[in-house]
Amino acid sequence: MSEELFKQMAQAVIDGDPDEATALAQQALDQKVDPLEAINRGYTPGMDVVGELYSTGEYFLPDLILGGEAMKAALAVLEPVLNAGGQHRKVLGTIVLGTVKGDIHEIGKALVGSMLSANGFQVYDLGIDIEAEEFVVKAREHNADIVALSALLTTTMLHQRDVIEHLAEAGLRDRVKVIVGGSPVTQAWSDDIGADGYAEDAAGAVVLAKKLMRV
Ligand code: B1M
Repeated sequence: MSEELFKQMAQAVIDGDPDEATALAQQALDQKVDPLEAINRGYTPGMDVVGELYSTGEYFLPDLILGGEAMKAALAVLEPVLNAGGQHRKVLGTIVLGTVKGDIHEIGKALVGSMLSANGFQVYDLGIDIEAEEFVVKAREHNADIVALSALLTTTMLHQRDVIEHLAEAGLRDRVKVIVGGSPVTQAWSDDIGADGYAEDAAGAVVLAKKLMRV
């Protein structure tokens, strides 16, 4: 039964239909479907189709925007449930998170933040299009253990390196770990820029952050 629901979720994103995406998210919760599975097997594959259709010229920018709005509408229903239970546990570490300069993709970054919060991290989400200097200021202000950098564009992933360089210049690099992610980012890129780790998805970011905090 969930398979059919997942297909409908993907279709709601492909159609750019926030109302349908919201209704299906609520239906998933009513049917006790795991919210993370709904995101990973329903909505995200829909986003991938939107991205492919955009690459091949069948979809245009407004279609990307509508797909994003549909996914955000679904997450607004599912994320509070993902987050439930994360509030009262011992804090495993402090994370300053954001999408790097020049990049306004927020959905994957927000999901990473939700999963980290749900799993016991104190997360300061700076938002999107964040300058390297701002990551440094906030890492210092919050005494961060980890700075987490999302980038969705091949052009903006270069700014992940800038943040690492700025942290080093500020004398923070030896006490702040840096993790990177986003669809164009790879382990090889993470190694190349001297990050402390790369995660492919939000669940992987939790595993990585726990490993770095030795918990
Ligand atoms: Co844009 N976009 N977009 N877009 N967009 C992509 C990324 C693209 C691949 C589409 C395509 O051409 N196939 C392409 C990038 C090409 C490239 O550089 N290789 C692209 C482009 C070209 C653009 C514009 C340049 C289009 C234009 O203006 N001509 C423009 C750039 C704007 C900018 O940032 N300056 C643009 C704009 C937009 C919208 C604003 C319209 C919209 C975003 C809406 C929003 O975020 N509010 C949008 C969307 C929706 C997409 C696609 C379709 C979907 C992205 C998404 O939300 N996916 C995307 C194609 C695709 O990814 N299939 C595309 C769902 C989300 C859950 O996954 O973000 O990958 P994702 O996050 C995952 C993992 O990557 C990982 O975990 C997440 C959850 O599992 N992850 C991390 C992410 N960050 C992490 C950090 C970590 C660890 C893991 O540790 C720190």
